[in-house]
Amino acid sequence: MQSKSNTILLIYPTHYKVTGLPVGLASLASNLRRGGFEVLVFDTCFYKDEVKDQESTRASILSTKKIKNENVYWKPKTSDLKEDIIALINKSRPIVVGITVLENTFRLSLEIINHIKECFNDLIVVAGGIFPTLSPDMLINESSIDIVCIGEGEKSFVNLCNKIKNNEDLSSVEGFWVKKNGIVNKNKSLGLTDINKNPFPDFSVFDESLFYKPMQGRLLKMIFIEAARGCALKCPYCDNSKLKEYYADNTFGNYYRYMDINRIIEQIEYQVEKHSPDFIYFTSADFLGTSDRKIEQFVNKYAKIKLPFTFQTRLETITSKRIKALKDVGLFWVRTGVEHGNDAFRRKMLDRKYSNSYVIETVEVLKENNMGASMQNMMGFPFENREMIFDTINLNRKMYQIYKKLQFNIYIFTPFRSTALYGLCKEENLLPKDDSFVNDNGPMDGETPLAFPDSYKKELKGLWRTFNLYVKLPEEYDAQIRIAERDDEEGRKMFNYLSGVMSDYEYEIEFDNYDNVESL
Ligand code: B12
Ligand code: SF4
Repeated sequence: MQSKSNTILLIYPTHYKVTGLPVGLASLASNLRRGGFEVLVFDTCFYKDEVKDQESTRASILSTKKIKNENVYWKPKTSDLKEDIIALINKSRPIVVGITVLENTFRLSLEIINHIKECFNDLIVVAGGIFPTLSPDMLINESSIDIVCIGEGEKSFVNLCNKIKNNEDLSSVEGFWVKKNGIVNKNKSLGLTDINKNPFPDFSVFDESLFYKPMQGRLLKMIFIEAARGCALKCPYCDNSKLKEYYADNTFGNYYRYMDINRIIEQIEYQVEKHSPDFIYFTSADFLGTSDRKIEQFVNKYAKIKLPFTFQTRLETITSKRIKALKDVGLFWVRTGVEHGNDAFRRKMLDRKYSNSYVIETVEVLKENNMGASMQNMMGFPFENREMIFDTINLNRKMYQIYKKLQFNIYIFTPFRSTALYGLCKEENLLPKDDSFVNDNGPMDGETPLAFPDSYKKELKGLWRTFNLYVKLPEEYDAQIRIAERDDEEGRKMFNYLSGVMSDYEYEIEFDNYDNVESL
């Protein structure tokens, strides 16, 4: 039997300037390398595409500051994406191309692999990730995809690559749907990875520029650390809930797993030694979703790391005791979801059970501890109206009146295909019944994909654009902000004027306590 090359090419498709290190691909890379393979990564992050980059969009709606040091660390490409990928394949001759696909990068992924298949028809293409796991039918029906990875791929992908290398039959490899001569073999998933035994993600396969992410207007060199996979809740608008269901239904147990604290610390020490980051970014969706005892253990052990960090967590998990202890060892910024400002709507539609008064109490906790935070909100739901959007504006406004060290993120709701709210949107004729909708652009550009009347779509976009003006300026400006909602000459002029006024009401985030951080 003839032995083939040893190289696996992984593709990380991401829209322009969406940086950050994907733990999933990095974890595949470390497992593949341990299995004796060479790993190359091609990322698309600095090729300009038709989607406006999200940091400029956020800055243009006054959600974040413009990045000051962008040109130092981010290097936009001048070459052609398709030519570059073909040149790389010609040079490295991989035995397989593995691409990670999210719903919002599905079209971009197809563009790349369609082109690869046009040039290298025999090269095997494997698609994996959240989107292929939850919508495998859709992916396997694409002519340029040969194999779809179902679920977590650490064990299964190494196994598959070994079989490819040895020219073995692939049709019954566990963890994959395999297409051959138009017939699809639907093998079962291999289940969940033991995150306490998995080798640490290998980030050295990624370009240095992907390590740099913005934090309060500055790019910092960040390292991405996994503390947990999944989340305890099952919100009807989130793919985490679907993944949880998927693994439970297939008797693999609980998708939500929190890593041992010792393992988290070892992981950080390993990555810090290797990459010398300025900042730690925890990737878990709900960092504080564990016991006080575990958080205390984390605090005690993290103290020696001495690097600032940030995490995403559910609002319900934030307590003063936790924030105080974490701040003492470097917690710099918290990110959390408020989601909506109407109690009844939030409970019924989003299945989130806390009240507005609880949100306010949490803001008091952040203030007590002088802890900065991003508060994430959504608008543009079915059965919502202008008045209810104003409930969200008013709740955020109240938060800002209490405490200024907050950032307010606003997203237009766009349903992911596997979620319960996607089904509801279809039922309500707000999305095509034939399932042709793909949540491609992410909730970043203020456009709703739902079939609302055009006038309401326009109104939504105006409210999205002026959300931060409403939140941060005193109510006496409301009439002027209403003018700024309009996307015409007078509206835009008013928007620019009010943006200037707003800066007088803003809090300047300080980085003084972090002298040890080089790029600050
Ligand atoms: C950390 C995180 C990020 C990080 C890192 C992103 C990344 N690609 O890993 C950052 C901050 C950069 C990010 C950005 C975004 N994110 Co995000 N993110 C997450 C989060 C919270 C954890 C991801 C993670 O680390 N999982 C753990 C790893 C180990 O799992 P994994 O990535 O799925 O990989 C495993 C398997 O899927 C499989 N696999 C993956 N790829 C491949 C490829 C092959 C060939 C094979 C064989 C197997 C395989 O094996 C891996 C190892 O087991 C998830 C929630 C979640 N549950 O996933 C949301 C999530 C993935 N993000 C989401 C979104 C929408 C975004 C953004 C669009 C947000 C935005 N507007 O900026 C961007 C898009 C990024 C991009 N590529 O364009 C959505 C995606 C929904 C969907 N159906 O597509 C999720 C699911 C959250 C949600 N709302 O439901 N995100
Ligand atoms: S709490 Fe957040 S991560 Fe967890 S299911 Fe809900 S939206 Fe998803």
